[in-house]
Amino acid sequence: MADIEQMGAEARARIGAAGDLAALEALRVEFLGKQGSVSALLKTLGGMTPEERQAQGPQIHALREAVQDALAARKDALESAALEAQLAAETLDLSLPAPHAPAGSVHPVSQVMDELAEIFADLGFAVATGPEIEDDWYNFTALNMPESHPARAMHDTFYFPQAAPKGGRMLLRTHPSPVQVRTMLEQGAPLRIIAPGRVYRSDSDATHTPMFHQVEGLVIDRDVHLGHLKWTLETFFKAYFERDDIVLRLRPSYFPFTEPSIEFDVGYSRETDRRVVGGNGDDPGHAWMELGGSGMVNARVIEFAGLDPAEWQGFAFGLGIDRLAMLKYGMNDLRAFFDGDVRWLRHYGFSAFDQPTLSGGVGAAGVGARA
Ligand code: 2NL
Repeated sequence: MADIEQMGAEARARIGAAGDLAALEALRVEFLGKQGSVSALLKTLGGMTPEERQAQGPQIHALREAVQDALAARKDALESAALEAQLAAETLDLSLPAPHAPAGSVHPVSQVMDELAEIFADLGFAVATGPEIEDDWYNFTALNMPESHPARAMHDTFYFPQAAPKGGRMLLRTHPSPVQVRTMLEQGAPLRIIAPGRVYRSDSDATHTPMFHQVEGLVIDRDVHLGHLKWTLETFFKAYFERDDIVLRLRPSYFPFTEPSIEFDVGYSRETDRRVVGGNGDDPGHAWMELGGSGMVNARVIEFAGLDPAEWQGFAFGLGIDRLAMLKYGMNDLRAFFDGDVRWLRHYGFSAFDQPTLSGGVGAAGVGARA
């Protein structure tokens, strides 16, 4: 009797003094394990007479329960102490400055593409994308340039040696127009889209790189006319260059995919050493700069795109994005765009926080807030 009580007192004392979970586990094994001292006492019950068992059974069972309770209580205490210690050690000072991290920058071409998307979104245009590896049907035939057309040769096309699945030739797209054709075929009319992205031509010198960037716009609707085209181009350039004195000059031209076709120039002046767009190019100190081409979509192209030209008309335009970026942000060498020189990127790149918005200004990011 007294032995059992003493055993219980001793066990509780040792359990209460266990310093960590490993020590506690060792004690559990010592008392309650297969060879444990309390387990051994429990086994003696089997060899007792009913009277002995009646007298000692409750005490032995009470001992086992007391040891179990003490182990559980100590485990709780040790675990909550460990959590308290962890919480005290892992404080986070939210007022500390952010650590210096090496930061990349947004390439001017990406920034200008974001600006384009923002400006045209406000005019109701969605952004369309498509494959850079095309077949010659989408890149040429559907744009009214059949096999024998001289414009095909003028495009300096990169061809793949493999034939296209449908039999034509595979190539790297020479302009974003195949995206417009695919979108017309997939979505039908009416349609307002811009298609910005990479295009490829086998041409390389100080002003040409084999990969460069263009954006094309396309509007298909009923009763669309040249007035809509002119307004759209003027509204775009005023928003892009952030000045109201942009003067456009429209000149007759030729593209197989538009009829009539129009090239457009913007007036600019030489203020000190910098080209600044704005003003009438015919005025003293001014000149015209060619920026792109446009026109009413050729009825043959509307047909190739699965639409009825008696019902639907449209206008389209194309612009060089790299050229637009150079004009706005003052770079003079196109080749630097594709060198990946981190010093150039640090200088001309943008912070990821400089999101062009119409309310905040599509170009404000570029002047004061470079990365
Ligand atoms: C330029 C001239 C142009 C188009 C692109 C186009 C697309 C379709 C139908 C008709 Cl699907 N036209 N695109 C039209 C006129 C000119 O680009 O100088 N680009 C840099």
